[in-house]
Amino acid sequence: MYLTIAVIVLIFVVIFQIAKASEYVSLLKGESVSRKQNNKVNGFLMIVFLVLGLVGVWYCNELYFGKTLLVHPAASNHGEKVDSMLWWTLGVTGVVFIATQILLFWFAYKYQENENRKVYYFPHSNFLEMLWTVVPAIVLTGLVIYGLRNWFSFTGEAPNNAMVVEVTGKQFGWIFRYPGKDATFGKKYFKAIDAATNTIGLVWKDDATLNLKADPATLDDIVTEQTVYIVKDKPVKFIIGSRDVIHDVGLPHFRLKMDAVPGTPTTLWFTPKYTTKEMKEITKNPNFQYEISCDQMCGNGHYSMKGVVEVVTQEEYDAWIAKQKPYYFSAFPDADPANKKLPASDTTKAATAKL
Ligand SMILES: [Cu+2]
Repeated sequence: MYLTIAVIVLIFVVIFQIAKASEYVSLLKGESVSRKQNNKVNGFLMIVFLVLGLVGVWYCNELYFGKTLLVHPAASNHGEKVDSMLWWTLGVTGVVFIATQILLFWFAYKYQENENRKVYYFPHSNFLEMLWTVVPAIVLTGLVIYGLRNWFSFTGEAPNNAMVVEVTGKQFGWIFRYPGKDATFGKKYFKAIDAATNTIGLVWKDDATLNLKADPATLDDIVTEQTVYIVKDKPVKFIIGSRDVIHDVGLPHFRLKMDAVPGTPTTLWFTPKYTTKEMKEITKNPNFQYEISCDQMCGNGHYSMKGVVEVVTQEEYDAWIAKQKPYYFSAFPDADPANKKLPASDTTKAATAKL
C-alpha cells in the first residue's frame, strides 16, 4: 500500500521535473523549434499508445477470458439467445471500436504539423452527417429489437407444460414453493408469516383478527429452502417475490436474472439444457453447482445469499418430489398421516393382516 503510494508520488515528481526541464529547454531553443520537436514526440507517442492499447486489449482477453462464464455453453434455451445477442453486440461495437481507435491515433500522427502542407478547409458535409447518424441509428435499433424480443420471450407466457415454482427472497436466503398435487398455489398473506413455522405466510387456518379464510389449496404446498429442483428439457416458470427488501434472482449459468420485489410478483421462464451432472462434465469441475446469486445489494448478509439449482432428469425429480412432505405437516405434525397413531382395533387388524 505504502509502496504503491510512494511509486505514484515518484511518478508525479518525475513528470513535474520533465515538464519544468522542457520549459527551460524551450526558452533556450526558442518557442517554435521546441514546439515542432514536441509535435514529433507527441505524434510518435500516439502510435505507441495505439499499439500498446490494442496489445493490452488482446492480452487482457488472453488472461481473463478463461475465467468468464462464456467459456462454457449457456445452460438454457434463453441463455443461448442472450449469448448470441452478446456476441453480436460485441462484434458490431468491437469492429467500430477498433476501426475508430486506429483512425483516431493514426490521423493524430499522420497529420501533425508540417510546414509543407496546407490545411484543407472542410467545414460541413450533409452526406457525412446523414451517414454517421442514420447508420448507427439503424444498427442500434436492430440490436434493441433483438434484445426486446428476447426480453418479451422470457418474461412472457410460459409454455403450457411448464412446471411452476415460486421463489421468495428474504434476508438472507431463498424460499421455494411447489404447488403440490393440486397444481395450485394456496393463498399466502404477509401478516401470517411466522419465521419459525410459516416462512411465507400460507393461509392454513381461519384468522378472524387478520380477516383471513383458510385456503385448502395451501395444505399440499411444498416449501424448501436454498435448493430448488428443476427438470432438464422441461420449461420452468419462476414466480418471484420478496419477503423484505428488493433481492434479485441471478442465474448466471442460465444467463438470466430478475428482481425479487416485495408485493409485486415478477416472472421469468426458461428451459434448462443440461443436468447438474452433465454440467460437471462440460465444465470439468466435479464441484459444479448451478447458482442463484442475489444480484441486488440487499443488506449486510447479501454475500451469503447463495441458492442452488439442481437440474435433474424427470425420473430423479419424481423420486425427489415424492419424498417431500407438504409444508403444512411440518407446522402441524399431528395432521401428518404418518404420525397418526392407529386406534387399537386398527392395530390388531394390521397385525392380523401381517400374519
Ligand atoms: Cu438479496
